[in-house]
Amino acid sequence: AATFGIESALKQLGLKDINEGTSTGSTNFSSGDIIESYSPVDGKLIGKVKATTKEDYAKVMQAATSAFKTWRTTPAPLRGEIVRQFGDKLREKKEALGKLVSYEMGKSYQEGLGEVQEMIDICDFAVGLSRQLHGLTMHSERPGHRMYEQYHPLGVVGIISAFNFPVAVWAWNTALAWICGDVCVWKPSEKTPMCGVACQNIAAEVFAANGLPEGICNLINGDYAVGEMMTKDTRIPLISATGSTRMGKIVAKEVAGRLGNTLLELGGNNAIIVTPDADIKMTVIGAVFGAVGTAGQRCTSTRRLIIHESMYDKVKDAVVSAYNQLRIGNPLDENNHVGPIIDKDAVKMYQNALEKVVAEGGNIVVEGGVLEGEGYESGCYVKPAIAEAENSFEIVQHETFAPILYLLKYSGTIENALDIQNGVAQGLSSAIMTNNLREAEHFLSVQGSDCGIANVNIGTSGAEIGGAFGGEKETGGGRESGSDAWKVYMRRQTNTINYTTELPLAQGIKFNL
Ligand code: UN1
Repeated sequence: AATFGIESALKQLGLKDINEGTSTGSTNFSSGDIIESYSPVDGKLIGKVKATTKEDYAKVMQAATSAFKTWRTTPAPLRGEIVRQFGDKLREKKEALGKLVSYEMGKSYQEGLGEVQEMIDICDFAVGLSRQLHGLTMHSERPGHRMYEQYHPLGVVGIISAFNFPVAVWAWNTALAWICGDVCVWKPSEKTPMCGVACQNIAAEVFAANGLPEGICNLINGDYAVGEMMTKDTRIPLISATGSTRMGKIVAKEVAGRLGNTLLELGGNNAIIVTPDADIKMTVIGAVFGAVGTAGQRCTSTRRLIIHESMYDKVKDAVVSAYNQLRIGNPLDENNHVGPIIDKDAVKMYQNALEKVVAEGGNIVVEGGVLEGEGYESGCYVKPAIAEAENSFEIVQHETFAPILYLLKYSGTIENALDIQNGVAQGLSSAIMTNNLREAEHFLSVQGSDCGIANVNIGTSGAEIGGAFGGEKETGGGRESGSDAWKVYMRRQTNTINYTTELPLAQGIKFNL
C-alpha cells in the first residue's frame, strides 16, 4: 500500500526518535505516562510522547518565566525577525508538516498544506505588526504635561488548542504573542500530540540558531488535567483556549476565579442563508465545502442551510447531487474529497446525532453510515449526511463535530431567515448567498447576523488570517489572528508626564499646602 511519504515527512520533522520512545526539544521535560498517537487514516501508531507531570510542569514554568526576562527586553522588531525566520522554516517544511497534519488529524493533504499556509501567513502578518504595536497619544488637560499609552507584554501565555487545527491555531496565538514579547506554553490536543512536537522542534531550531532560550516556546502534553495546571496558575495572565463550549466554560470559570484573562474560541453552529436571489452554483460549492471539508470538523463548518421555500427543491437537489459525487477515503490521496473523522468516539457522536435527528422527526435525504472494508480499516470513515430538520430540534441546536448538514426552510422575508440563523446558542460564522443588495446589507446590519463572522456570497469556513477570528455567545467572545487581536496579548499602560516645576492636579482640584 502507498505510504504517501509519511516516513520521510516524520524524519524531516525530527519525529523519528519519538517512535522509539525518546523525545526532543522542551518535551525533554515530559516524563509522565506514554500518550500514543494513532492515525485515523489507517489506524496505525504514528508515535508516542510522554505526558507532562506536575514536576515537569514546574520545570516548564521555570524555563518560561526565565525566558520572558530575556524576551521582553528584546526589541519588538527583533522579535519580529525571529518570527520571520520561523515563517521561513515553515516554508521549508510545509509539505512535511502538511502531511503530518493530514495523517495525524485526517484532513485532506490539500487542507493540511492550507493549514501550514495559515501559519506562514500569520508569521508574515506578525512580522509587520512587530513595528506597529502602536498606542495613542492624548492631550493633557494640564499645562506642561504629556499623556500617552503604551503596550507591554503580559508574560506567559497559555495556549490550549484542539485537534481539528492541530498547528495553525497555535501559530495564530504564538506568532502574535511572540512579537508582543510574551512567551508561550502550549498544550496541543492529546489527539494530535505529534503535530505539537513537530512545531516545537521547528521553533526550537530557530531559537537555538539565534542564541535565544527555548523557554520562549514551551510544549506540555496531556489531557485536561495538564490544561488545568495552567488555568489554575496565577503566573499565567492569559489563557487562550480553542475547543468545545463545554471545555470553554470550565476554563473560563477557573481563570475568572483568579481574575485572569481568557481568549475563548469555542463551538459554532454556522448557517448559510440561501435567498431567492442566490447563485445556485456558488451556493453548492460554498455549502458542500463548508459541510464536508475537514469532514465537518471545523469550528466554522456549515451545519445548517437555511433555504427560501421558493429555492428549496432546487438547492436540495443540487446539493444532494454534489454529495453523490464525493469520494471518501485516504486524505493523503488527492483524488479523495473527504477523509476520516478523528476517532471512534467521534464516530459514535456522529451516529448518535443521526439517530437523534430521525427520532425528533427529521428526514434523511443523504444517508450516513460508517464505511467498512479495504482502506477503511481505522473505522473512522463516515459518509457525509444530510437531513431535513427544524431549527428547534435539540440536535440541530447542538454542534456535532462531524459531516452532518441540516436543511431548514424559511418563507417570507430575510427577517425570518435571520430568526432561524440567530436562533442558536452559538455565534461564530454565518453567510448569506444573494445578489440582492438590500438583503445582503440587512444581513450585515445591526439587525442582521449576530455572529463574529458574517460573509456575503462566501461559505462559513475558510476565513483569512488578516481579520479578527472568533464569535459571540457560546462561541466565547474571543478574537484571535488578524486586525487588532494582538492587543489581547499585551497590557496597556497609560502614562502622564509632567515636565514643569508645578504640580497642578487634574479636574482643577486645589490642594494648597
Ligand atoms: C477552527 O476550526 O478552529 O476559517 C479554525 C476557517 C479556518 C480556521 C478554522 N481558517 O475555517
